[in-house]
Amino acid sequence: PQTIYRKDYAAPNYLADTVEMGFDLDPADTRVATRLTMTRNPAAKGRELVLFGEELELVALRLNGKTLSQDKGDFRIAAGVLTIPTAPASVELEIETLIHPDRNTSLMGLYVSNGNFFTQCEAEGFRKITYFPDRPDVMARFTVMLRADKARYPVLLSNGNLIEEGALPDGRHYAKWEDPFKKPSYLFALVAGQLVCQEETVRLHSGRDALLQVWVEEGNLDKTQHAMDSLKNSIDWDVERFGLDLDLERFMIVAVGDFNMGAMENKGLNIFNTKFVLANPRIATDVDFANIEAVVGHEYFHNWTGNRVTCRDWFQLSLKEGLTVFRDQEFSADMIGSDSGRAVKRIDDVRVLRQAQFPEDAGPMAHPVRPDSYVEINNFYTVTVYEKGAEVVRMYQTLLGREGFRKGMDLYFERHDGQAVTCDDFRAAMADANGRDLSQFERWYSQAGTPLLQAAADYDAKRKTLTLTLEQSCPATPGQKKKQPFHIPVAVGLLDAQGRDLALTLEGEKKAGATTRVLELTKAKQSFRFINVDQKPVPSLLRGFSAPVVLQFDYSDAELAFLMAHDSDAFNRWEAGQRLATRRLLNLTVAVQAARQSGHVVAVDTVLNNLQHDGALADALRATLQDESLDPAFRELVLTLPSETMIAEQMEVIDPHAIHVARQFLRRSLARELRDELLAVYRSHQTPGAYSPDAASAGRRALKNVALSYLAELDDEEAMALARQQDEDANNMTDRLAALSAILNSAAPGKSEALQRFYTEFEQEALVIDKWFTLQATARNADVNTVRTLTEHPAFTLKNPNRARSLIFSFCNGNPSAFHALDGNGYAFWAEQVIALNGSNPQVAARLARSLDRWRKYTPALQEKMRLALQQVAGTPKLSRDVAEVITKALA
Ligand code: B3K
Ligand code: ZN
Repeated sequence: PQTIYRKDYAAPNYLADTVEMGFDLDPADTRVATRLTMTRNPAAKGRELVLFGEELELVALRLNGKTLSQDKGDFRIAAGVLTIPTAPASVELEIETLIHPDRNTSLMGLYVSNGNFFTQCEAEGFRKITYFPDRPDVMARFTVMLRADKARYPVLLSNGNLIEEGALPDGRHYAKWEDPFKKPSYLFALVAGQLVCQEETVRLHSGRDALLQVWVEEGNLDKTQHAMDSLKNSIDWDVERFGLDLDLERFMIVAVGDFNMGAMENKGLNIFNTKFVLANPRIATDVDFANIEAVVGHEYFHNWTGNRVTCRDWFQLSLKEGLTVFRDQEFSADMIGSDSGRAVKRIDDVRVLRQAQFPEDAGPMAHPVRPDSYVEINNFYTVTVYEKGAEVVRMYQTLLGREGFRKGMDLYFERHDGQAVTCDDFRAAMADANGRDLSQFERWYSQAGTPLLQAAADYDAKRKTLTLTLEQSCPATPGQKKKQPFHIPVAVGLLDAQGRDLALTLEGEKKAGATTRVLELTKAKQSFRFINVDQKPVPSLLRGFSAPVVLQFDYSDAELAFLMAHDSDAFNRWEAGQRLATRRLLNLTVAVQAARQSGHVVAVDTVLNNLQHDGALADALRATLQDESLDPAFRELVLTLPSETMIAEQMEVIDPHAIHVARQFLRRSLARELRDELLAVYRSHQTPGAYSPDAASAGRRALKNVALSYLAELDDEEAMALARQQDEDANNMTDRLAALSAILNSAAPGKSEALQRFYTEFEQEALVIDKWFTLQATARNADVNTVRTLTEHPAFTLKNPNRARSLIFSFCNGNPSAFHALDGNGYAFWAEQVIALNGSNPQVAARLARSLDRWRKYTPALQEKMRLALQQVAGTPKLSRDVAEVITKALA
């Protein structure tokens, strides 16, 4: 397969003006007629008219009224590209294609889900509908006519405004839609079928009215309120924070059960995975409610950051995705409101970054936020482009301040509304609006890899100065050996012996400034001297995680416990606890390995028990657990130990089994030591009364349920009785799932009965059955055979991406010690599933293919088995471009 390079970008030879489309919808054979007006682009070098198309039957092609013939050489089609070698400066193209939605299992282009029609066009799905200049820098005004059988497809939706609808002969009907804004083809959408909606008219900030609709399948209207509320909140927030109002008369959200990712921001017609729309207390957890708010916000915010201003080419994807993730993170934080709530949200986001993006940045698929090349663009909708991209945007705000950032945003829209632009254009707007030179900041876009920030503090008691030396480096990544220094904002504070923040004065300053200062590290090594420091302070570094780096500083255990107790920066309080726990976990892992090597498998527990036991971690956790002044949601985060994946990333050579044993051991010993306090917290954090997903109630449930999960480690009757009681009494899915999980992960009997009861109760709720599969795939006693057996379950199908993810992905990515079983059976299973998915849905297959990304980090025995599995997939005939790219890079 061919590699596409960023440096090869060339402006399109022709620009589009208007597009009129007519669809005769039929699942087996849908006819698509397109009339496209285009003019030659004076800025372009080439003269050929280029259209893209995949899996299309071309019925007719006319240029300015004249039928073109391939035989006569009027045009040629090769490798998905239709080229008309000579065309006048101004053209009207008419294209007729025939497509087969019911055979489309890739879920790109036009497809059928549960009998209804849906589209997904980003990044390059529109070319599966018609031949088209399907690239984001070609924008046009779309008018769309939909025709279909009225009984079977009563609802006909597309982008923009409904301008006409009516009856047709033979029981058919039509609807005509017009999108007043020009847009790239990737934002096109249509939906047709049997759907119902919750709707509401709202008065916009501009004084205009807009109709908001949430469309779902019949029977789901009791699950749309939260999405609707989230949409209204998003509209208000964007006006409030960025002065951006809804620009349409109508804004629609449609939920679909078969969807490759989370949701899609098609202009005025967002299409969502049901997982990010449907919610009520019975079926959705607190996390689901929060995710729905975030994703509804995200897609809505794209209307400005992505749609009004879009990407010039797909290498610029983070221009819209990094920025829009940053915006949805800020939205969610503002919706919680409180300072501690903001910190909790920040910690959650950083956890995702470290758990998923740091490994990506250290593995074979590492790429810059703005990649330089790709084989299949769908493989680059990554945590790097999204989450690291959001961190890059956040750093502008940290460097420029909120107001400065807003000025930059205003200038960005002033300059680029209606355009397709680059990450450089965004950076220029930020720099120019603030009169700052941000040229070095460009390296965050061009260099891959997670920078390492080493800090050292030197206190001079005589001069009363504290010198902080910061040194940065960045590991090599594929294609990038040497890295240049980044422009890194490092937020720091200094704590006195009582744990109070010092007012900070940098050398050369006249008076003391704020207690948190943002230092700007631009060189490989730089020192910053604070003066008037009366006593040796404890530094609090990288407050709020001010940059996406790994920070090393030689803290003692006592200093970490001190920061945990006193740091005014909540993020760093949490961080100190994680550092302390990581230290313990790494030591325990080494101890497990040593014990195993001595040959006495049974001895492992004894060895661990005999390990010099220090209570520092338990004491610090006890203090947090009992500190009623702390937000319960925050306490829950502190109590949650770093995941097995997080620990793995800290090791030179990953030993998943040792990590698992070590972590379980630490959880059990903490549970034993903190049993009384955990019980007390469990009892005092019930949420009686009607369920509400608000952050405060969700935080109480989270704390209570983490306490339950620790208690379940003890396998004592009292703890298990609590779990069983909660399983019986729960009036919401959060508590229900927590109870079931506690039962499943304990040694207690009655597991299969509890699972069966749950299944029977929720058999009709696909999203809950997904949870049921996930619970079993990630259960402690699960192995590959458990999962294999579940693939035979009548409710299991690989064809539905949510279901595939709920079982297969959850096992391969969420149950490391079982997946990496020594016999290699986990890998064999993985290869089978990747190969099966490759045939039906390459995009989903390629995601699963990435589970073995980090194979070179494992013990030699595991490495060898992983290599064989990778090679097996590599040798599969008809490998999709998507999977081939991932596997080739992994093996390279
Ligand atoms: N922009 C879409 C993602 C499309 C993915 C295509 N493989 C959803 C989002 O980021 O909002
Ligand atoms: Zn997005």
